[in-house]
Amino acid sequence: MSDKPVADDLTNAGPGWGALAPRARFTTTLPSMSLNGTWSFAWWPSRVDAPADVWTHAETYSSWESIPVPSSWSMPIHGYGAPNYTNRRYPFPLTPPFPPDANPTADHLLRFDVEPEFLRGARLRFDGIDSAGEVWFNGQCLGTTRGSRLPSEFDVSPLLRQTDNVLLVRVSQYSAASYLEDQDMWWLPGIFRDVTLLSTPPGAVEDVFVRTAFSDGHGLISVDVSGADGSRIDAESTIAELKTVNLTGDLMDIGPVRGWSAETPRLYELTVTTAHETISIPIGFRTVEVVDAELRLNGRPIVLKGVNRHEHHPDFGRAVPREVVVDELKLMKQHNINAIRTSHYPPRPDMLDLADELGFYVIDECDFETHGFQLADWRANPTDDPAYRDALVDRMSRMIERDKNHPSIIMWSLGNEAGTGTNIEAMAAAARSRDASRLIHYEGEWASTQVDVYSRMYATHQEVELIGRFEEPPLEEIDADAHRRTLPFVLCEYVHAMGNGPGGLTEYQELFERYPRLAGGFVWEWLEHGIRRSPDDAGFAYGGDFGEVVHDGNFVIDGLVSADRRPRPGLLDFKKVIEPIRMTIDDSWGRLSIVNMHDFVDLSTFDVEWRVDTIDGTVVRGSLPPIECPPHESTTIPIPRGEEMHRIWADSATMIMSVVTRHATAWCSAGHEIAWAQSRHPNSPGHPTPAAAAIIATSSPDGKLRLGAGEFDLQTGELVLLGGIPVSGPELQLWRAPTDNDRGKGDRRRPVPSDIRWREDGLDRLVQRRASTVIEQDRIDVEYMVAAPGDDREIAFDLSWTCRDDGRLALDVRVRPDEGWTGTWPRIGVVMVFAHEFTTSSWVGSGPGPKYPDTGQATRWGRHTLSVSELSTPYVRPQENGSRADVTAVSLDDGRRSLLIEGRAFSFSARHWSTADLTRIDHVDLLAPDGNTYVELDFAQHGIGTAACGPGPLSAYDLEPHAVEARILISASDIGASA
Ligand code: IPT
Repeated sequence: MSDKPVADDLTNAGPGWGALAPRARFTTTLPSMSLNGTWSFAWWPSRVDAPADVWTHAETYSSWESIPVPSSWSMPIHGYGAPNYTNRRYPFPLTPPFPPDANPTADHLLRFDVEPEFLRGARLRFDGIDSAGEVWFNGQCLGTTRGSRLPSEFDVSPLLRQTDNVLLVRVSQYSAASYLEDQDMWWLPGIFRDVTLLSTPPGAVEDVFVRTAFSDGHGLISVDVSGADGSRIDAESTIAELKTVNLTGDLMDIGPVRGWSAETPRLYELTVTTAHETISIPIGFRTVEVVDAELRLNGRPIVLKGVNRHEHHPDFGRAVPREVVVDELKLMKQHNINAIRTSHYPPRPDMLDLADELGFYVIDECDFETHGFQLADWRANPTDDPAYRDALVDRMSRMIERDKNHPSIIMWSLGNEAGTGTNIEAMAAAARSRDASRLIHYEGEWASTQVDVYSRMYATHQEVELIGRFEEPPLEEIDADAHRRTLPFVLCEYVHAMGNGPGGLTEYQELFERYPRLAGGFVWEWLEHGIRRSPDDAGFAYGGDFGEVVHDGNFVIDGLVSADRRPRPGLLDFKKVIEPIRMTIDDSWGRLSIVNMHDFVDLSTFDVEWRVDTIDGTVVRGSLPPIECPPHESTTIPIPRGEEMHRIWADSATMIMSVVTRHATAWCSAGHEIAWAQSRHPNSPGHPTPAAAAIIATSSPDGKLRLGAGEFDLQTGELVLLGGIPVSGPELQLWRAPTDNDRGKGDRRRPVPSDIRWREDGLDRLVQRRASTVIEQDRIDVEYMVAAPGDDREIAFDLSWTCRDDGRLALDVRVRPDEGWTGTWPRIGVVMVFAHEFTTSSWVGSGPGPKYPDTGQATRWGRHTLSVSELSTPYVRPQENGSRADVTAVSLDDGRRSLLIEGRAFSFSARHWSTADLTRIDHVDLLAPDGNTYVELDFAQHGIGTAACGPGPLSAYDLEPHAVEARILISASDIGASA
């Protein structure tokens, strides 16, 4: 340690200096003291503005401002500078190791007193400083921190006094180390994780490394305790007294234990007792290995149903409150998620305690990404630059040392998107030599020479299938190819959950379940990184909203949950797709087939409940007797035909079987549903085809023509009123407000993004020409020709209106594109615009959530009711959303009047803004009701896919231009009158 002020050299590519050797984080009876709280704070937009003499500046602290620690200072809630978002491209020139001059810098200062017990020896621990910290304590510089998402500990023993200690941390946003931290996220400087003072008297335990394994029902353990003075060291677990410590690698059999898995997160307590302290560490017994190119845990093949998890909060940035983390991990478990990749840095340390307890398989990823160098063909990539080697190996070691005792971690990941280079090899070697019990992961090197799993991102279904069959194209290097063929395969990122989607989940999951080599994947990503500009912000900011010159827009808004952790429809779909129990109800509702896809638990702790919805809306419920079915096995059981079931059978519409938890767990209450199946009654009536029209149109004195609930213009034959409400349309609508996936990259099959092709075809600006109107006694026929300006391809669009004898207005729609139309269309449907705000919708069809051809797995068929506003999914950047599918009847009402639209399996959406607004407006909070209700009825929709990053819709979900004929029935009623 230096005793003179030393300026931090931000151009030094090495690791920080002055910190103590990295070690595990554990609970001890020695005291500790949180230094979180309100600190004095001084901020400058660039480092050169900060006073050079740090310690002299410290004396002026009483005139500074204040900030909470932990915090991300540039978040609007704190207001120092502003957040900036980039994906790959660095926000500063690619000139390593130089940070830019415009380098926001802040001094954080805390004065504190301590209890005398700390005076026998103490350390300061910083769990995370983004990105470069210079630590000063009682007049001396203790060192620097690098590796934003990694801890640094400093010895303060010689300097600590009982009262009036002064801790000052100068933090700069950028340094040479920033070149290693080019993750796709906001750049958010600050002391964003806990700061703690730990009592470490002489003889205190330095570190504990617990290795465990599981074999034939037995637990194996070794405990390596370092740093204690050795006078008395006992290690004991809740299973056995561990007579020997410092076993260093030699695993000792301690007899029968229960293994740890994500499904059975059984933890035991290990205690290490010395003359000075008792340390307790939760331990789990599990062995991770690769056998026959399969990923196995405790001897059984497992499938990772994972998400990529970033740490972000819409108000606090990277300083996420603990309760938010607890709730989000529970939310993951409640949605059948069993794995987390800590993209792309080690998580806050307590997240791993929760992962051990709740049960997640974790890929712990190093704080390392240099993706922006790809834009320069990887020239000067730090991954291959010896100047960065020590820093990178240091990062890897610090992650492993901190996290090595967590049973949840099954793989160490070297980082993300950092290309290839010798430093990758050095990191892998460091990991292997310290901990051979976990697998090594890195996606950036497709040849997989340094790793134990073949990992890729966004590979297409076809490619994944080839890999599943070991039929992937060989590598040129024979040895490397042979090695890679021994490895299991994971998609460390797939199905980019950005906006509406992701499509294609089901088909990926089918592959994972079909081919043993495929060990599953991790959805990109769990969470959207939206930022609230103020506490009452109704929307979320994304890249560019803070005036950034270089940014990547809304690419940071891509999650299964919103930034405030509200599930998007994709999360519900994912839950259904990865459900750990698959059930099928046979057509006569006599038998239930069950496949237990769990790897470790049988079905004895679950209940199976059934519910039958009858046509008249009655619900009848019951439950089945307990089911025996071991993991990976299947069974078929009779569905008892009780009296009740006999009684309702004929009137039944659907049956749903649900598997629910019998008991509350750490993450759910009793009765929580984990899997379900639905069957529609074989006799459930289809929709009646309207009989021939029987009612004669009557012309009124006001020049309108009445047919059922409709009034038509006498000249044009066009609908003007429906149920007394002014309406325009139906108009042909082929356009949809492009989803993030429509605007995506395109794919190999169709290299141009869908929305660009659709715009080139003019689908966003079709015009119609009324070609003919024929008004007869009992029908109105109007023919239109629809085309885009400047385009000679036409679509014939015919409407025929008749009226049934029950008073329902019948509309026959015919759409006939001419042969010039190729490619795909977003949808084929009609839109009607009512000059009226309907408030409620109630429908029979799939719901309650939206459904597109390749999404909506979570929906169930039946009767659903939602307010019109609830039909919209508030995606941060507005886009097509909220379409309800398989609908046979939908009613819209405002409490007084109601419109009923019936048909055969159409989709509908209803909104208070137009598709044009949905297309044009770029932030959801700017969408405003305009007094109308826009009702869209679709007879076909194009798939959603996941081309925002990855493949577009599978060809089965392409909507190619084709002719459509559809019939809908419309009736209006006055609810007020009938009530
Ligand atoms: C991939 C990144 O690893 C991830 O951080 C994120 O940026 C994601 O893309 C897109 O949201 S990299 C990409 C080249 C596939």
